[in-house]
Order: sequence, then structure tokens, then C-alpha cells
Amino acid sequence: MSTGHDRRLLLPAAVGSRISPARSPFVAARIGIAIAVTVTICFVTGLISHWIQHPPDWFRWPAHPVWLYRVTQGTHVISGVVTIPLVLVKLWSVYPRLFARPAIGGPVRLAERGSIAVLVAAMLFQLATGLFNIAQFYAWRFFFTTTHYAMAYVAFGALAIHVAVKLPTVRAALGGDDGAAVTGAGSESATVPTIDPVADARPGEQAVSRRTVLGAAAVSAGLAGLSVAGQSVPWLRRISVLAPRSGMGPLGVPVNRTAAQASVTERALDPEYRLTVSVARSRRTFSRTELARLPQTTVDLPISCVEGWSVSARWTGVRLRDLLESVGDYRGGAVGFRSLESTGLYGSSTLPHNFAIDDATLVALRLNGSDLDVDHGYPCRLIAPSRPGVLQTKWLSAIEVLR
Ligand SMILES: Nc1nc2c(c(=O)[nH]1)N[C@H]1C(S)=C(S)[C@@H](COP(=O)(O)O)O[C@H]1N2
Ligand SMILES: [Mo]
Repeated sequence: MSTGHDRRLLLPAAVGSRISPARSPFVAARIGIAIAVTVTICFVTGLISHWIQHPPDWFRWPAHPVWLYRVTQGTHVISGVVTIPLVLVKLWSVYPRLFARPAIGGPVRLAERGSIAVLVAAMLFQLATGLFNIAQFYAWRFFFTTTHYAMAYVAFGALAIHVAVKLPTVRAALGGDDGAAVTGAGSESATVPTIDPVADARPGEQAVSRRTVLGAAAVSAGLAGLSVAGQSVPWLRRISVLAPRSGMGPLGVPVNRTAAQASVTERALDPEYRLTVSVARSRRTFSRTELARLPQTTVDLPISCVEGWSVSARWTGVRLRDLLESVGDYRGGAVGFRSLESTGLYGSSTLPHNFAIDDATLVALRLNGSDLDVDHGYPCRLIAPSRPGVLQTKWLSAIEVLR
């Protein structure tokens, strides 16, 4: 052995013989820092999205700038996808240690191994469910948002603990230019075998260099990000192979659920269609023609789906505030929206006061210069700034001021 390191724990021969110098704290620490950054961004933007959809009392989300949710949710999906190759490289870089003996050991080692198992499992779970969700592939029975939200705390908590525990190792790995020499610091030195590239590489073996691995990690993370970024960044659309709903659909806007899928086509196209609007004790019904005769407003607002795709569009319709004032004495307050699609997650939404009074919030009748397509919510749909697409209720049947 060319180093004086204490090797109390032995690697299985098959693994030990394949150790490359890239499997060192030098690489593991750098990839780990990158993961800590992308996961923190992903966690925070995910919390924001969750709170907008299920607002706690203290939570306020602004209506302006109108693209704010587009940016936070695009960032959530991109940072999550970028994390995937980083985690794979990270697992590769520490792979031999996952098989270090003894597998269990004393209580401290048990806690360390257990926390890493939780971390890896929760992280892979979050990345896989998130990826399946943006691909609209629901292979599981449990409800996606609830589980993805709950596991986010587990994954982030486990990561925070892991970073805290490894901080001395990270610091040492960043300090010295030879990661393999980092052994004196940190809890690792006593429990985890040190990997010495010189001693471990087989004679004649072409070992992967650390720079190569870090470079490959950066390139694959960049490509992964680009592959989905086109969902939200228009000029990246052409090169985004993983942006399933970018720019296609009627009137240049994607559709998540068609009128046929929501079973509303007949009622949406019925000439007897009426929108009911209630303000305090006043109530009025409107045909689509009557809505079109009210003063019309045009605004440019994005549809920003929670799945990460977003697209800017030009909407024309009745300003919500104007519509409410044409019915009764609207003095502010949250407003409830109901769809002809009366069941499920998408059947209704609640618009907080600051969005309800906003100039840019419309009951839209037209999209990009044409009447709404039935798949985009004809006869009329809600469109408000800086909100998740899932709350932009289509095929409106009733609007009611809530107290
Ligand atoms: N009633 C109803 N409204 C709905 C939906 C739906 O399925 N039913 N889908 C929502 C989702 S998830 C998004 S992203 C937007 C998409 O609007 P678009 O189909 O016009 O692009 O509509 C929202 N409004
Ligand atoms: Mo959506």
C-alpha cells in the first residue's frame, strides 16, 4: 500500500479492483455541492407551487410580475431534471463505499448507513415521480401531489443532515487538490475506506480521471436541463426532446385535458349554455353572446402548467372585476370558479382577492385572435396572471364571490 491509511474496512475484491481515481472525495464533494444547490432550488420552488395550490393562512403570492409562476415552476422542473444525472454520477462516485464491510456495524455506523439509505431512496423517488409526472405517465396508485410533497421534506431533510455530517470531508476535499489525500478530517476517516488511486488502479488499467467525470456530469446535467427547458423557454423549443407539450395544440397552445376527456363537449357547445355569476345576494346568468357584448379587455398572459410547460398567449374577454360589478356590489374578497366539468381536481378553483381585483384577470372568450377552442375552455375560461395552469379553470359554469 502506498499510503499509510488505516483500512479497517475492506472492500469486496471485485469492487476494489475497479476503483478509479474519480471515485474520490474530490469528485463526490463537488458533485455533492452541485446536488445541494439544485435540490434546494427544486425544493423551494416546489414548496411555492404547493402553497399556491393549497395556501396556508400566512401565504401570499403576488399577481405580478405575470410571469413569476412561469419562472418558478419552470425552474422547479428544470432543476429536478438536472439533478437526475448528478445523482447518478454521485452514486457512481461513492459506489464502492456502498458495499464496504461491515454492512451494518455499530450504532453510529448503523445510523450513518440508514440515513444514506433514506436519502438515496427519497431522492430517487422524488426524481422518478417528478419525471413521470411531466411525461404524464401515472404508473402509481397513490395521489401524486400529496406523496411528492410529503417525500420532498424527507428527501430535503435527509440531504441537509447528510451535508452537515459530511461538511468536514467536503471542506477538506475542496481544500486539497488531491481528493484521495483527504482522510484526516471528518467522521469518514474511521469508518469508510480511503481510496487511493495509485494503489487501487490495476497495472495498465486506464482509469477515468476526475476531471473527465466532473466534465461528463456537467455536460449531462446541462443536456438534461436543455431537454426540458424548451417547455418554458420559447427559443429552446426546437432542441428540447423532452418537452412533450411545447407549442402544439389548437391556436398554438397545448392542451392537457381535452373537452372530450373531461366529458363536457356537449354542454360546452350547447346553445342553451349560461354562466351564472353571484355577488353577495345578486345573481345573474349570461349567455356567451351576452358576455361578448360586455366591454372586452386583451392581455398577454402565460399558461404555466405545474408539469413545467408554459406558453405565452393573447387572451381577450371580460375583466373579472367588471363582470362582478355588472352583477352586484363587489367589495373584494376571494372568488370561486366552477367548471361544467364538475368532478375532480380541475372542477373548481379559488382565486384570492389580490388576483380577483387584478386588471389582467379575465373571463376569457378568445385566444390568440380567435374564439376559444372547445379544448381551451369554450364558451369561457378563467385566465389570471402568475398562477398554476391547474387553477385556470376551463368551461366555466359558475362564478361566485366567497366571503
Ligand atoms: N375544467 C378544467 N379546467 C382546466 C383543466 C381541466 O382538465 N379541466 N386543466 C388545467 C390544466 S392542468 C392546465 S395546465 C390548463 C391548460 O389550459 P389549456 O388546455 O387551455 O392549455 O387548464 C387548466 N384548466
Ligand atoms: Mo396543468
